[in-house]
Amino acid sequence: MTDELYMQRCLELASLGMGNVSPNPLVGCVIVSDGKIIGEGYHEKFGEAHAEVNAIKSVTEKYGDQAAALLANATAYVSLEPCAHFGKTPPCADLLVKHRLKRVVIGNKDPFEGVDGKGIEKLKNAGIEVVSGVLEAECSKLNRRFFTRIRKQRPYIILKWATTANGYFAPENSVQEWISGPMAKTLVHKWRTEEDAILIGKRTAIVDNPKLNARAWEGKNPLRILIDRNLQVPQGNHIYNGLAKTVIFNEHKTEVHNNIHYIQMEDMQYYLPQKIAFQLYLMDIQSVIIEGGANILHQFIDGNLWDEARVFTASKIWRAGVRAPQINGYIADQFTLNNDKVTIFLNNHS
Ligand code: AOF
Ligand code: ZN
Repeated sequence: MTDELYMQRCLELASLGMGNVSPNPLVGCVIVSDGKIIGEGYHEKFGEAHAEVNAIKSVTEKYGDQAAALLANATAYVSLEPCAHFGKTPPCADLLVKHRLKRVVIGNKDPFEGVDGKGIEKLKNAGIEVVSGVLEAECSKLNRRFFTRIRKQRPYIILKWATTANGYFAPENSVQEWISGPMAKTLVHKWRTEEDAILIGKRTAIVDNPKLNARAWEGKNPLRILIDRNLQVPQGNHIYNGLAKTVIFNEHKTEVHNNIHYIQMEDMQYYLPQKIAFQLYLMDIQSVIIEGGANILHQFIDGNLWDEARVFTASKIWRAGVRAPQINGYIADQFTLNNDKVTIFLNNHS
């Protein structure tokens, strides 16, 4: 039970790295001695110190000369298996061995090929007691983007749309019509700060002319991705304003200027979601939120290439329109936001 409590704290710490560590995992670490937390840390930024390094550092800074003796009798809780490889930093497993920790409690094993059990092996070989799988489901959920990218060689894919109470999600004519309330917009901007990329199709770029940034929430803007086979979206539209890095998948050219990265693809009418997903994997994109339109959403749904769908259902009723997509998933969460109902579906496959 106590192990679970400390692991819960690791998860809280880990989540503070959200939006800043991709394509690395979110990792938190707590060091406990004699029933007391003596140090904490998390992976704060991609390319910088791992969680264990920051946690150990917090102990040495706080306890000075006493730190060595305290650590030698302590338990380290880490939400992910300590790494065993020399990456941008030396192996965390070696660090824990060097400080002679007594016990290490782990949430998830790390499937990354440089680690993949080797971290646990190093600790055990040094005589450290290792327990793994504590709050495993919660840890897996927090790092679902990281695990999906490593295991499936594609980003974690989130679909998002809004529908009227009677199932319409866009008018039939080409005008933009707002369905959900103002709070929905704020939440969507928060969501955008949490993902690496945001993706839309040609029609949405033309009809809605969205800015695709996170201006209503503090945090980073995601990479913008537009799918525009024949480059039909006018250059004057917001997506071409160069204010955030933007990728345009098209069939005509590969070139870069003004923060706009054109990437040429062949035969975009075939296996488009699969091709895009693999390209994004190669670009180190760990997660993408797809915000429309109907055509793009349907292609990813038909290809069963999605992990999560976030749907706003407003109370208004329309007499006609384009029908919202149907998905085969289970409801993981549901809440209301002003007059909108928000439903989070998870795909059964994942
Ligand atoms: C840990 N603790 O806090 C993190 C780990 O390029 P590097 O050196 O930053 O290594 C990245 C890999 O290390 C990453 O793919 C994952 O396997 C592991 N991340 N490991 O022990 C941490 N962030
Ligand atoms: Zn590490």
